[in-house]
Amino acid sequence: MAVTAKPTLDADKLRADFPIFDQSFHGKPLAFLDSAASSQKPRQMLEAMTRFYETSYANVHRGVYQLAERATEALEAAREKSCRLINAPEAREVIFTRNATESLNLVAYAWGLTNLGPGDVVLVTELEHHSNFVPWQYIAGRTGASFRMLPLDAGGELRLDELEAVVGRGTAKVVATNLVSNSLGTVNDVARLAAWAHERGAIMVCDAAQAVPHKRVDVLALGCDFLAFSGHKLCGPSGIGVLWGRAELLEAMEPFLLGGHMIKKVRLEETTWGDLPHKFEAGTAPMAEAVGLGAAIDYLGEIGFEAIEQHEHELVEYALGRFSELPSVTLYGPPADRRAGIVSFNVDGVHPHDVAQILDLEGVAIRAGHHCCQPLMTKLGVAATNRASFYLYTVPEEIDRLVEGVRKAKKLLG
Ligand code: C6P
Repeated sequence: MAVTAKPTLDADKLRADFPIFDQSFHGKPLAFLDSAASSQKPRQMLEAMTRFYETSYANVHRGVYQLAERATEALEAAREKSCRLINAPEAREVIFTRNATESLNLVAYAWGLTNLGPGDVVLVTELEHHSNFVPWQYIAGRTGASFRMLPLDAGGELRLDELEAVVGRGTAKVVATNLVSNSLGTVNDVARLAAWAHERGAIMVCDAAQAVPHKRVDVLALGCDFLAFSGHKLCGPSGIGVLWGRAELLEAMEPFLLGGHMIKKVRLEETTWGDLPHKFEAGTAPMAEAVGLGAAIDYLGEIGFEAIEQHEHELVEYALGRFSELPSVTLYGPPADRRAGIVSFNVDGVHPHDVAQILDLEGVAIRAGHHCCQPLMTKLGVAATNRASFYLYTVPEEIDRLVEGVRKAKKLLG
């Protein structure tokens, strides 16, 4: 029987690509365990952006001169890379936005305002980030549709067995879920939800902000209709996000933002919209940001998404094991085999912000708060948690420092 080796990466070596690690904080090397909020940046990506500004910068899709054509080619090359990254059928289905939040708002407004009404059900989950919750709640309210939430079980996983009961006699029109939860790391069965949604004639909207940076994501295999992510969480710059949507849906939709570039003809009587993707890209594009995103995709692609996922899996297994040594720590979320590289926890008797502050003094950066998931916090019965999140540059010694810092916080404040 052939034995296939697990893909691997050398995090210690990769760290040399990230200038941020050249500094210390409070006299200690930086243990950056907050990549779910935003990732650090490799030199290769930063250099690609600088090179673009120095050699190829002009406004895109407007000038006929050589420099403007070069800039346009660079932007469109980044679109092609984003398209291949998620196995999208066509590059014109890839819309550049500011971030995942804007991508999700685009769908909620531009699809929802026209297609939702009384009797329809918009179904989100108890695990959603506010960016895939609040826009749907708002648009449901505006259109008279009913807004409902698929509950979680005690382990932080979606109760798929409750789908029928939650929708009841309403007509499911939208199912919106994340692929990976930013708070608990839960990996959701989006393919199953998409199949369920399509059987009922609903669209499937996938928030992949915490998935695309960490694992191979394939929109066709997921069977979703829309998928959103941000550049800044995948080693790219801030200020750029992606929305992928099926061409026939995007074509039938009204625009979201109006103005320059997104039009075909403007007359006093009427304005007509440009073709995809331009219809949804009003104003000057995030050009250098797109180039940075493209370079980040190349960088991660060379390391390999399978290797990144495997590395984070090993880290999360290690972290859950180490935390189980601490009786004063409550861990949230599913077991390691069904979660990404995210660990949410609380320390008995110590406020999450105090834990995070003690850890900061140790050079360990984590996030404390509700993680833009207040419905989930309500479910967990807490106002906030601590969250450590990992990436390709995370090493096990940083998890050791995290655990030691938590011990110290408990001793000082617990
Ligand atoms: N989560 C976190 O610390 P933006 O801010 O638009 O790039 O991404 C929004 C977003 C949407 N969905 C999920 C699942 C997310 O995790 C995020 C961003 C950060 O968890 C900031 S709140």
